Amino acid sequence: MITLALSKGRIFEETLPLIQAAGIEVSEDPEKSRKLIIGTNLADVRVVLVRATDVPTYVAQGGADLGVCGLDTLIEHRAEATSEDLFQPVDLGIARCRLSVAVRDDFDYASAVRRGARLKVATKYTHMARSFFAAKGMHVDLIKLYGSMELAPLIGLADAIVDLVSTGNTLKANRLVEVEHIQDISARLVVNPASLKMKTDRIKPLLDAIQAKVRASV
Ligand code: PRT
Ligand code: MG
Repeated sequence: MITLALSKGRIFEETLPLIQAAGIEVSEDPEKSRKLIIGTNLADVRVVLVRATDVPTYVAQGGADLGVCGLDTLIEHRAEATSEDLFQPVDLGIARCRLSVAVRDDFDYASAVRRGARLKVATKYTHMARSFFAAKGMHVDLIKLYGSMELAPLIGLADAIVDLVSTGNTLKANRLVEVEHIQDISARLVVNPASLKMKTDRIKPLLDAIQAKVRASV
């Protein structure tokens, strides 16, 4: 059995065409069913639905052989992992976005940086945020949040946020502006190293088909 871990929403939707290219059709729409394990047209391939942030853990622990998650999730996972527990063979080029610093449109970020002000920064991405500000030589107090980061500067919980941005509409709707581009993000296919070794005959063709489809789409 080959188990693929996906999260509902954009990762699931954007991964579908890639696995279809490898001959895999899922037998259910996760938005319509409450099932957490979904079969496919192939008797020995199944999909498990997990929280986006749990994908690396499922794959690293062998709960799934493969998984798809954002580079953001992967970097934060690695920062907490005790060993290199995931093989990352393919940049899928999907679920693209960027990690940015944003502030209220009436906050003078440039001058705060110049003055060496100590900023309060709310984020779900504490490891990436810490390394970014450390590299800039800035002192920040990080406030860990699990969602709706955009709210924090609006109610005075933080001076800035570090969050993912794609269209920029969420920032705009909340009168926030991007002041730093930290890094580009896309989804990655991750593989359990032991699975790759023991199920090479099954997994390798899958990886090749997905990689070929990704190359064809760029
Ligand atoms: O939602 P949940 O808490 O379960 O987990 P999650 O938010 O990690 O999952 P999900 O499905 O929302 O995101 C999965 C992955 O998609 C992320 O890890 C990213 O790698 C990638 N991705 C791509 C994004 C976005 N684009 C994105 N725009 N993840 C989140 N967003 C959010 C962003 O945090 C902000 O709140 O969308 C909002 C901004 O979008 P725009 O279009 O208004 O700029
Ligand atoms: Mg989300």
